[in-house]
Amino acid sequence: MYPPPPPAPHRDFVSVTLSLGGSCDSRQGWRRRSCWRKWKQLSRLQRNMALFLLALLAVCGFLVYLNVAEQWRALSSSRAEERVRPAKAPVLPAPRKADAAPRDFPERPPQRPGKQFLRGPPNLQIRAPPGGQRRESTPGDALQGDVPRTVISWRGAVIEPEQGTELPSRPVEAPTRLPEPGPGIRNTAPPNERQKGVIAAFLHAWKGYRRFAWGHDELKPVSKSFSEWFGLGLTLVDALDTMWILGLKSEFQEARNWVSQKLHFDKDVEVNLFESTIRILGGLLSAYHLSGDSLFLRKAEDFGHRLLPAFKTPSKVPYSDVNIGTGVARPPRWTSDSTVAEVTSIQLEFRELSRLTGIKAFREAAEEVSRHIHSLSGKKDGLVPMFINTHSGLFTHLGVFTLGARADSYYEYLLKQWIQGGKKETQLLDDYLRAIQGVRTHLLRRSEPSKLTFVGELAHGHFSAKMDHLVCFLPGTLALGVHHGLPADHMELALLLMETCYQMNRQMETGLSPEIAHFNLHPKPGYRDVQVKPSDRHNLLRPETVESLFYLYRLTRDPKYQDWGWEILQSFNQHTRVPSGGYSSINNVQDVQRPQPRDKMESFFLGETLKYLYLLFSEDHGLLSLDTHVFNTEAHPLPIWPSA
Ligand code: DMJ
Repeated sequence: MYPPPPPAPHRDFVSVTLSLGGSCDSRQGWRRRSCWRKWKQLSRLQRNMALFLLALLAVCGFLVYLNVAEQWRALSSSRAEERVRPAKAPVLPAPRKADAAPRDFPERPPQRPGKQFLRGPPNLQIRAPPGGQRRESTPGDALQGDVPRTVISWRGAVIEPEQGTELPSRPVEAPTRLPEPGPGIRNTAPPNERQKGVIAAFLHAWKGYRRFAWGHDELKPVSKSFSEWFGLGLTLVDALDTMWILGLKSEFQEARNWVSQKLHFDKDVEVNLFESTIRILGGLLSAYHLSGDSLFLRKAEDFGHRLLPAFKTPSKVPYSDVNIGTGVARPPRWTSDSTVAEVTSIQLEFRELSRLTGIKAFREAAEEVSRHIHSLSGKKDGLVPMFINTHSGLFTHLGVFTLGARADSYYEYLLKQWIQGGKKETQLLDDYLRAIQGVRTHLLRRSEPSKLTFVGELAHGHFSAKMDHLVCFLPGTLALGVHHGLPADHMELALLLMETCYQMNRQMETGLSPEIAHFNLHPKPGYRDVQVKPSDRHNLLRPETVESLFYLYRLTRDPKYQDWGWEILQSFNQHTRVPSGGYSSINNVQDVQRPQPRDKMESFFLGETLKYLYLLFSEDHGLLSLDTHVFNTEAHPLPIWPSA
């Protein structure tokens, strides 16, 4: 007789061995049986832990994949072929009457705000603390000047203004002189019904900004909060001239007081040279011209000095980012390249600042870049690549050509600088004309079934039927060129492209364009001209379509352009308006039930989109006449220089 087996010893530890080779190696069958036997020998706790670890690994892997995929999309401009989703019928209902009531977002939107897609390095985006509505500072505070002055660095840390920020040295060459401001705008007829609709939209947007984001960069209308990009009151500065043009005097005055008392540039913050030039420098210069208030010019001059260190590179092609407190400039973290559109779309502003202040350095720095790029090889019939290296001064990523992101305003500023300077700088005109011919030769196609003319992209000889909404600046720019004496066939192209841009809006269920459209090149049953990939179906409240509608109406007086603009304004009201104040960019222009607000109102919605709509509906073609003004790429009007 043997004694009964002893009870299994109690284990007071857990051991999990995950072996990927070793004992379970060579022969398949044996390995499977052996692994299974080992698994059965584990206690329940051990098995649960092993399963838990595997599940954790899977979740981590999935999250890493999502992150990498998103970054790749942002960096590569979504060039990889994805499955496209055709725009579906029915498209928009018939245009509504002028008095149709806007339909708000519900007070509490049924879905969570969509994921934020950040511009630039993620830590540039400073967020309001959690907790919804935030009492940070209000217009009243600004007027009373009773809030202790703290500043926020781009890293999000609150710092004292005195803290070690050596100011960029100020050149001593010319004392600031304050010339007479430009012609401004005449007092015109009271706003018509559609212009009143724009004013109502502006006031609604401003209400949200004033209540929840006053003095901060951007309103987050759904969460009733704000986000910081540069910490310089971006929306407020971008909107100054719009308020002046719309006749919103008390709002303008309140904002002007904030600029006077709260807008200080002696801060340890990094700004993007291009974005801050077109929005802040452009906004201040325009506010100065319209109001004649020298405060804005003084601020512009101070800001301009703080941007100049960006140009101190081996090639004189500026870095993308500059710290306006320390004067330290640098390229983006991931490259030493700058974007071609960015380095070539700051000239209108720097040239004007130079003219107003008498300080040559502003103009010289900006024009040096223009001259350099004019003589650079790597173009294709006037079309430029998207990147340029700040050390070598050479184009990089050769062979890729687009009129969209990263190249767009290069073309716009060729024409507009030529106009600004009195049409004397023929080098700019030559480059512009050559580029438009390059567009015709390489990038123009017609879609099926409606034969819409669109501007695609070229990558190493391969044509892609992809057009960013950003490209919709082009019909307006072409028309502007014709107004200033360029060939009539540019207007023919402008009219065709304008129709296409309108259809990019109209063929979407919300009536709002996606960020990127793909055009159908081959007749296919059931396919529309405009197709949208899931990753491209957001709308950021961008201005380009209504910008071009403004030019086309001014120069043709065809009322259909006003009607199209009115439709778009109503679509913004129906699908992006947040009841408590503000408008939000949305994630899905193809879903009227769930447009998915992104909880962000971009500053250009007030600086550009609503301004161009207001001007589009004006019958006074002397209001900011195209013979006396040129709009920068952020819609800030600057004077055409009086001829010498
Ligand atoms: C604006 O900042 C400017 O219009 C720029 O040229 C392009 N991007 C936005 C608007 O879409």
